[in-house]
Amino acid sequence: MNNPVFPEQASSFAVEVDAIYYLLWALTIGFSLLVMAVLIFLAYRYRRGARVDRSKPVHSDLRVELLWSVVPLIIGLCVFAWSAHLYARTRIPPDDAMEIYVIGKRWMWQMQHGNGVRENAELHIPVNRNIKLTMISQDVIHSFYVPAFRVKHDVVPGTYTRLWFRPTKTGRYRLYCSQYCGTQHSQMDGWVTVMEPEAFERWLEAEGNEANVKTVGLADAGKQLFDQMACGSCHGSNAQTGSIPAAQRGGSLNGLYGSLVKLKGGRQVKADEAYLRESIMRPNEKIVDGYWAIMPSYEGQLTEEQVLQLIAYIKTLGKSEPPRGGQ
Ligand code: HEC
Ligand SMILES: [Cu+2]
Repeated sequence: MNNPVFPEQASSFAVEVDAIYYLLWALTIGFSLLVMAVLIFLAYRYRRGARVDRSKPVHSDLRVELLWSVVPLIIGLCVFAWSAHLYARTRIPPDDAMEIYVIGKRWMWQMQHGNGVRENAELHIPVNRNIKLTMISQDVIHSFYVPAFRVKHDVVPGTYTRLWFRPTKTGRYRLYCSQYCGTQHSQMDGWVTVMEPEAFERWLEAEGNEANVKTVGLADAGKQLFDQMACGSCHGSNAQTGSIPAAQRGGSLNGLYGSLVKLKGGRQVKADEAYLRESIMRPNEKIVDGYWAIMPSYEGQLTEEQVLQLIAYIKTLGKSEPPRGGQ
Protein backbone atom coordinates (compact mmCIF):
# COMPACT_ATOMS: atom_id res chain seq x y z
CA MET A 1 0.00 0.00 0.00
CA ASN A 2 1.40 3.40 -0.90
CA ASN A 3 -1.10 5.77 0.61
CA PRO A 4 0.37 9.28 0.31
CA VAL A 5 -1.25 10.54 3.52
CA PHE A 6 -0.43 7.58 5.75
CA PRO A 7 2.48 5.83 4.08
CA GLU A 8 3.43 2.44 5.42
CA GLN A 9 5.77 2.37 8.42
CA ALA A 10 8.65 0.45 6.89
CA SER A 11 11.74 1.62 8.77
CA SER A 12 12.98 1.69 12.33
CA PHE A 13 12.36 5.46 12.44
CA ALA A 14 8.84 5.38 11.08
CA VAL A 15 6.90 4.65 14.27
CA GLU A 16 8.68 7.33 16.27
CA VAL A 17 8.45 9.98 13.55
CA ASP A 18 4.73 9.29 13.32
CA ALA A 19 4.35 9.41 17.09
CA ILE A 20 5.80 12.94 17.16
CA TYR A 21 3.63 13.91 14.21
CA TYR A 22 0.46 12.68 15.92
CA LEU A 23 1.49 14.31 19.19
CA LEU A 24 1.78 17.66 17.39
CA TRP A 25 -1.65 17.10 15.88
CA ALA A 26 -3.13 16.21 19.25
CA LEU A 27 -1.60 19.29 20.92
CA THR A 28 -2.75 21.58 18.14
CA ILE A 29 -6.30 20.25 18.11
CA GLY A 30 -6.47 19.95 21.90
CA PHE A 31 -5.39 23.53 22.55
CA SER A 32 -7.61 24.89 19.77
CA LEU A 33 -10.62 23.14 21.26
CA LEU A 34 -9.74 24.32 24.76
CA VAL A 35 -9.49 27.98 23.66
CA MET A 36 -12.70 27.68 21.65
CA ALA A 37 -14.57 26.08 24.54
CA VAL A 38 -13.54 28.80 27.02
CA LEU A 39 -14.34 31.49 24.48
CA ILE A 40 -17.81 30.16 23.77
CA PHE A 41 -18.52 29.52 27.45
CA LEU A 42 -17.55 33.06 28.49
CA ALA A 43 -19.34 34.66 25.55
CA TYR A 44 -22.49 32.81 26.51
CA ARG A 45 -22.20 33.40 30.21
CA TYR A 46 -21.56 37.14 29.94
CA ARG A 47 -23.92 37.75 27.02
CA ARG A 48 -25.91 40.98 27.13
CA GLY A 49 -28.81 40.79 29.54
CA ALA A 50 -27.53 37.77 31.42
CA ARG A 51 -27.89 38.15 35.15
CA VAL A 52 -24.30 37.67 36.38
CA ASP A 53 -22.15 39.48 38.84
CA ARG A 54 -20.22 42.20 36.99
CA SER A 55 -19.30 44.28 40.02
CA LYS A 56 -15.63 43.25 40.26
CA PRO A 57 -14.17 42.93 36.75
CA VAL A 58 -10.82 41.12 36.75
CA HIS A 59 -8.14 42.90 34.70
CA SER A 60 -5.24 40.62 35.33
CA ASP A 61 -4.39 37.52 37.29
CA LEU A 62 -0.78 36.45 37.68
CA ARG A 63 -1.68 32.83 38.34
CA VAL A 64 -3.62 32.50 35.08
CA GLU A 65 -0.89 34.23 33.12
CA LEU A 66 1.76 31.95 34.58
CA LEU A 67 -0.37 28.90 33.88
CA TRP A 68 -0.83 29.66 30.21
CA SER A 69 2.81 30.63 29.74
CA VAL A 70 4.58 27.94 31.67
CA VAL A 71 2.48 24.92 30.71
CA PRO A 72 2.84 25.46 26.92
CA LEU A 73 6.53 26.26 27.44
CA ILE A 74 7.12 22.95 29.20
CA ILE A 75 5.17 21.05 26.56
CA GLY A 76 7.07 22.85 23.80
CA LEU A 77 10.42 22.02 25.36
CA CYS A 78 9.46 18.36 25.75
CA VAL A 79 8.49 18.14 22.08
CA PHE A 80 11.76 19.86 21.17
CA ALA A 81 13.87 17.49 23.26
CA TRP A 82 12.18 14.42 21.83
CA SER A 83 12.44 15.63 18.21
CA ALA A 84 16.05 16.73 18.61
CA HIS A 85 16.95 13.36 20.10
CA LEU A 86 15.31 11.52 17.20
CA TYR A 87 16.88 13.88 14.68
CA ALA A 88 20.34 13.32 16.09
CA ARG A 89 19.88 9.55 15.80
CA THR A 90 18.76 9.86 12.17
CA ARG A 91 21.87 11.90 11.36
CA ILE A 92 24.56 9.58 12.73
CA PRO A 93 24.87 6.32 10.79
CA PRO A 94 25.94 3.30 12.84
CA ASP A 95 29.38 1.87 12.09
CA ASP A 96 28.08 -1.50 10.96
CA ALA A 97 25.89 0.00 8.23
CA MET A 98 26.02 -1.39 4.73
CA GLU A 99 27.24 1.40 2.48
CA ILE A 100 25.66 2.31 -0.83
CA TYR A 101 26.60 5.28 -2.99
CA VAL A 102 23.94 7.41 -4.65
CA ILE A 103 24.50 9.82 -7.52
CA GLY A 104 21.67 12.19 -8.34
CA LYS A 105 21.53 13.78 -11.77
CA ARG A 106 18.87 15.38 -13.88
CA TRP A 107 16.68 13.40 -13.83
CA MET A 108 17.72 10.09 -12.46
CA TRP A 109 18.97 8.30 -9.37
CA GLN A 110 21.95 6.04 -9.79
CA MET A 111 22.92 3.63 -7.04
CA GLN A 112 26.24 1.85 -6.60
CA HIS A 113 26.66 -1.22 -4.44
CA GLY A 114 30.02 -2.06 -2.90
CA ASN A 115 30.62 -4.96 -5.31
CA GLY A 116 30.18 -2.63 -8.28
CA VAL A 117 26.56 -3.47 -9.13
CA ARG A 118 24.75 -0.40 -10.43
CA GLU A 119 21.07 0.37 -10.50
CA ASN A 120 19.09 3.17 -12.05
CA ALA A 121 15.96 4.46 -10.34
CA GLU A 122 15.90 1.26 -8.29
CA LEU A 123 17.50 0.33 -5.02
CA HIS A 124 17.57 -3.22 -3.69
CA ILE A 125 18.41 -3.67 -0.02
CA PRO A 126 18.10 -6.40 2.61
CA VAL A 127 15.54 -6.10 5.38
CA ASN A 128 16.64 -5.40 8.98
CA ARG A 129 20.09 -4.21 7.98
CA ASN A 130 21.38 -0.72 8.68
CA ILE A 131 21.82 1.00 5.34
CA LYS A 132 23.97 4.06 4.87
CA LEU A 133 23.72 6.14 1.72
CA THR A 134 26.56 8.44 0.71
CA MET A 135 25.05 10.81 -1.80
CA ILE A 136 26.19 13.46 -4.24
CA SER A 137 24.68 15.33 -7.15
CA GLN A 138 26.27 15.71 -10.54
CA ASP A 139 24.41 18.93 -11.35
CA VAL A 140 21.83 20.74 -9.19
CA ILE A 141 20.31 20.15 -5.77
CA HIS A 142 18.12 17.07 -5.50
CA SER A 143 16.65 15.43 -2.45
CA PHE A 144 16.38 11.74 -1.68
CA TYR A 145 13.00 10.99 -0.14
CA VAL A 146 11.44 7.67 0.82
CA PRO A 147 8.16 8.40 2.64
CA ALA A 148 7.74 4.84 3.91
CA PHE A 149 11.09 5.11 5.72
CA ARG A 150 10.38 8.68 6.92
CA VAL A 151 13.76 9.81 5.63
CA LYS A 152 14.65 12.67 3.34
CA HIS A 153 17.90 14.47 2.71
CA ASP A 154 19.25 16.92 0.19
CA VAL A 155 21.73 15.67 -2.39
CA VAL A 156 23.99 18.52 -3.38
CA PRO A 157 26.77 19.07 -5.91
CA GLY A 158 30.31 19.42 -4.56
CA THR A 159 30.11 17.44 -1.36
CA TYR A 160 28.68 14.27 0.12
CA THR A 161 25.62 14.09 2.28
CA ARG A 162 24.58 11.02 4.23
CA LEU A 163 21.37 9.29 5.01
CA TRP A 164 20.79 6.11 6.92
CA PHE A 165 17.87 3.91 7.90
CA ARG A 166 16.95 0.34 8.75
CA PRO A 167 14.11 -1.12 6.69
CA THR A 168 11.88 -3.33 8.80
CA LYS A 169 9.47 -4.73 6.21
CA THR A 170 10.01 -6.36 2.86
CA GLY A 171 8.20 -4.77 -0.05
CA ARG A 172 8.49 -2.11 -2.68
CA TYR A 173 8.43 1.54 -1.68
CA ARG A 174 8.38 4.76 -3.65
CA LEU A 175 11.44 6.92 -3.90
CA TYR A 176 11.14 10.58 -4.86
CA CYS A 177 13.25 13.61 -5.58
CA SER A 178 11.80 16.33 -3.38
CA GLN A 179 13.74 19.37 -4.60
CA TYR A 180 12.47 21.00 -7.75
CA CYS A 181 15.34 20.34 -10.14
CA GLY A 182 14.08 21.19 -13.63
CA THR A 183 11.46 20.25 -16.20
CA GLN A 184 11.43 16.52 -15.55
CA HIS A 185 11.71 16.77 -11.80
CA SER A 186 8.39 14.99 -11.38
CA GLN A 187 9.81 11.95 -13.17
CA MET A 188 12.86 11.73 -10.97
CA ASP A 189 11.43 8.94 -8.89
CA GLY A 190 12.01 5.24 -8.44
CA TRP A 191 11.50 2.23 -6.22
CA VAL A 192 13.23 0.83 -3.20
CA THR A 193 12.88 -2.94 -2.97
CA VAL A 194 13.41 -4.42 0.47
CA MET A 195 14.22 -8.14 0.33
CA GLU A 196 14.86 -11.04 2.67
CA PRO A 197 18.65 -11.23 3.26
CA GLU A 198 19.11 -14.52 1.35
CA ALA A 199 17.05 -13.27 -1.57
CA PHE A 200 19.11 -10.08 -1.55
CA GLU A 201 22.40 -11.98 -1.61
CA ARG A 202 21.15 -14.06 -4.55
CA TRP A 203 19.99 -10.93 -6.34
CA LEU A 204 23.30 -9.13 -5.80
CA GLU A 205 25.28 -12.11 -7.04
CA ALA A 206 23.06 -12.59 -10.08
CA GLU A 207 23.35 -8.91 -10.99
CA GLY A 208 27.12 -9.08 -10.55
CA ASN A 209 27.38 -12.10 -12.84
CA GLU A 210 24.99 -10.80 -15.43
CA ALA A 211 26.25 -11.70 -18.88
CA ASN A 212 28.03 -8.94 -20.81
CA VAL A 213 28.14 -6.61 -17.82
CA LYS A 214 31.57 -6.78 -16.33
CA THR A 215 31.23 -5.53 -12.80
CA VAL A 216 34.36 -4.67 -10.95
CA GLY A 217 34.10 -3.95 -7.24
CA LEU A 218 34.14 -0.23 -6.46
CA ALA A 219 37.42 -0.42 -4.58
CA ASP A 220 39.05 -2.48 -7.36
CA ALA A 221 37.94 0.05 -9.93
CA GLY A 222 39.39 2.71 -7.63
CA LYS A 223 42.72 0.91 -7.47
CA GLN A 224 42.90 0.77 -11.27
CA LEU A 225 42.16 4.47 -11.43
CA PHE A 226 44.71 5.24 -8.72
CA ASP A 227 47.39 3.54 -10.83
CA GLN A 228 46.14 5.02 -14.06
CA MET A 229 46.21 8.59 -12.68
CA ALA A 230 49.62 7.91 -11.08
CA CYS A 231 48.48 9.02 -7.64
CA GLY A 232 51.06 6.57 -6.34
CA SER A 233 53.92 8.65 -7.75
CA CYS A 234 53.32 10.98 -4.83
CA HIS A 235 51.38 8.80 -2.41
CA GLY A 236 53.16 5.50 -2.89
CA SER A 237 55.71 3.76 -0.76
CA ASN A 238 59.38 4.83 -0.94
CA ALA A 239 60.06 2.21 -3.55
CA GLN A 240 57.72 3.98 -5.93
CA THR A 241 58.68 7.50 -5.06
CA GLY A 242 62.42 7.20 -4.83
CA SER A 243 64.33 9.39 -2.46
CA ILE A 244 62.15 12.52 -2.62
CA PRO A 245 61.27 13.46 0.96
CA ALA A 246 57.63 12.91 1.90
CA ALA A 247 56.94 16.61 2.44
CA GLN A 248 57.76 17.32 -1.18
CA ARG A 249 55.35 14.72 -2.44
CA GLY A 250 52.38 13.29 -0.53
CA GLY A 251 52.25 11.00 2.44
CA SER A 252 51.01 7.45 2.54
CA LEU A 253 47.24 7.18 2.50
CA ASN A 254 47.29 4.04 4.65
CA GLY A 255 44.78 4.17 7.47
CA LEU A 256 43.77 7.69 6.47
CA TYR A 257 40.03 7.06 6.37
CA GLY A 258 38.39 7.79 9.70
CA SER A 259 41.57 9.23 11.24
CA LEU A 260 42.08 12.78 12.46
CA VAL A 261 44.19 14.83 10.09
CA LYS A 262 46.23 17.74 11.37
CA LEU A 263 46.11 20.66 8.95
CA LYS A 264 48.47 23.52 8.38
CA GLY A 265 47.49 26.13 10.96
CA GLY A 266 46.77 23.55 13.64
CA ARG A 267 43.17 22.71 12.85
CA GLN A 268 42.13 19.05 12.87
CA VAL A 269 39.59 17.40 10.61
CA LYS A 270 38.18 13.92 10.46
CA ALA A 271 39.02 12.12 7.23
CA ASP A 272 35.52 11.16 6.14
CA GLU A 273 34.23 10.80 2.59
CA ALA A 274 33.63 14.53 2.22
CA TYR A 275 37.22 15.28 3.26
CA LEU A 276 38.65 12.70 0.87
CA ARG A 277 36.58 14.08 -1.98
CA GLU A 278 37.72 17.62 -1.25
CA SER A 279 41.35 16.51 -0.98
CA ILE A 280 41.13 15.14 -4.52
CA MET A 281 39.00 17.81 -6.18
CA ARG A 282 40.21 20.94 -4.34
CA PRO A 283 43.46 19.91 -2.64
CA ASN A 284 44.44 23.48 -1.78
CA GLU A 285 41.36 23.95 0.35
CA LYS A 286 42.93 22.06 3.26
CA ILE A 287 46.66 21.46 3.36
CA VAL A 288 47.95 18.65 5.52
CA ASP A 289 50.41 19.87 8.15
CA GLY A 290 54.01 19.36 7.06
CA TYR A 291 53.29 19.09 3.34
CA TRP A 292 53.55 21.42 0.40
CA ALA A 293 50.54 22.46 -1.63
CA ILE A 294 51.72 20.68 -4.75
CA MET A 295 48.88 18.26 -5.35
CA PRO A 296 47.11 19.06 -8.63
CA SER A 297 43.35 19.46 -8.61
CA TYR A 298 41.40 16.71 -10.33
CA GLU A 299 38.26 18.77 -10.65
CA GLY A 300 36.74 18.30 -14.09
CA GLN A 301 38.98 15.32 -14.80
CA LEU A 302 37.12 12.76 -12.76
CA THR A 303 33.42 11.94 -12.81
CA GLU A 304 31.60 11.67 -9.48
CA GLU A 305 31.54 7.94 -10.04
CA GLN A 306 35.31 7.81 -10.40
CA VAL A 307 35.78 9.89 -7.27
CA LEU A 308 33.58 7.43 -5.41
CA GLN A 309 35.75 4.59 -6.70
CA LEU A 310 38.93 6.30 -5.54
CA ILE A 311 37.41 6.91 -2.14
CA ALA A 312 36.25 3.29 -1.88
CA TYR A 313 39.84 2.26 -2.64
CA ILE A 314 41.42 4.69 -0.16
CA LYS A 315 39.06 3.33 2.49
CA THR A 316 40.48 -0.14 2.02
CA LEU A 317 44.08 1.08 2.40
CA GLY A 318 45.97 0.05 5.46
CA LYS A 319 43.07 -1.76 7.08
CA SER A 320 45.35 -4.73 7.70
CA GLU A 321 48.35 -2.65 8.68
CA PRO A 322 48.92 -0.67 11.86
CA PRO A 323 47.49 2.87 11.75
CA ARG A 324 49.88 5.40 10.34
CA GLY A 325 51.87 7.41 12.81
CA GLY A 326 53.06 10.88 11.90
CA GLN A 327 53.25 9.90 8.21
C1 HEC B 1 52.25 15.82 -7.33
C2 HEC B 1 52.05 14.92 -6.22
C3 HEC B 1 50.64 14.42 -5.95
C4 HEC B 1 49.80 13.71 -6.79
C5 HEC B 1 50.06 13.28 -8.22
C6 HEC B 1 48.63 13.38 -6.01
N1 HEC B 1 48.75 13.91 -4.76
FE1 HEC B 1 47.40 13.72 -3.26
N2 HEC B 1 48.51 14.93 -2.06
C7 HEC B 1 49.77 15.43 -2.40
C8 HEC B 1 50.25 16.25 -1.29
C9 HEC B 1 51.59 16.99 -1.26
C10 HEC B 1 49.28 16.19 -0.30
C11 HEC B 1 49.32 16.88 1.07
C12 HEC B 1 49.08 18.35 0.92
C13 HEC B 1 47.63 18.68 0.71
O1 HEC B 1 46.84 18.52 1.63
O2 HEC B 1 47.27 19.09 -0.41
C14 HEC B 1 48.18 15.36 -0.81
C15 HEC B 1 47.03 15.05 -0.12
C16 HEC B 1 46.12 14.09 -0.52
C17 HEC B 1 45.04 13.61 0.30
C18 HEC B 1 44.78 14.01 1.74
C19 HEC B 1 45.82 13.26 2.53
C20 HEC B 1 45.77 13.39 4.04
O3 HEC B 1 46.73 12.85 4.66
O4 HEC B 1 44.87 13.97 4.60
C21 HEC B 1 44.38 12.67 -0.43
C22 HEC B 1 43.17 11.85 -0.01
C23 HEC B 1 45.02 12.59 -1.72
N3 HEC B 1 46.07 13.47 -1.72
C24 HEC B 1 44.63 11.75 -2.74
C25 HEC B 1 45.20 11.74 -4.00
C26 HEC B 1 44.69 10.99 -5.13
C27 HEC B 1 43.49 10.06 -5.09
C28 HEC B 1 45.49 11.26 -6.18
C29 HEC B 1 45.36 10.74 -7.61
C30 HEC B 1 44.10 11.02 -8.27
C31 HEC B 1 46.53 12.17 -5.72
N4 HEC B 1 46.31 12.44 -4.40
C32 HEC B 1 47.56 12.63 -6.50
C33 HEC B 1 50.45 15.22 -3.57
C34 HEC B 1 49.94 14.56 -4.68
CU1 LIG C 1 15.87 16.05 -8.60
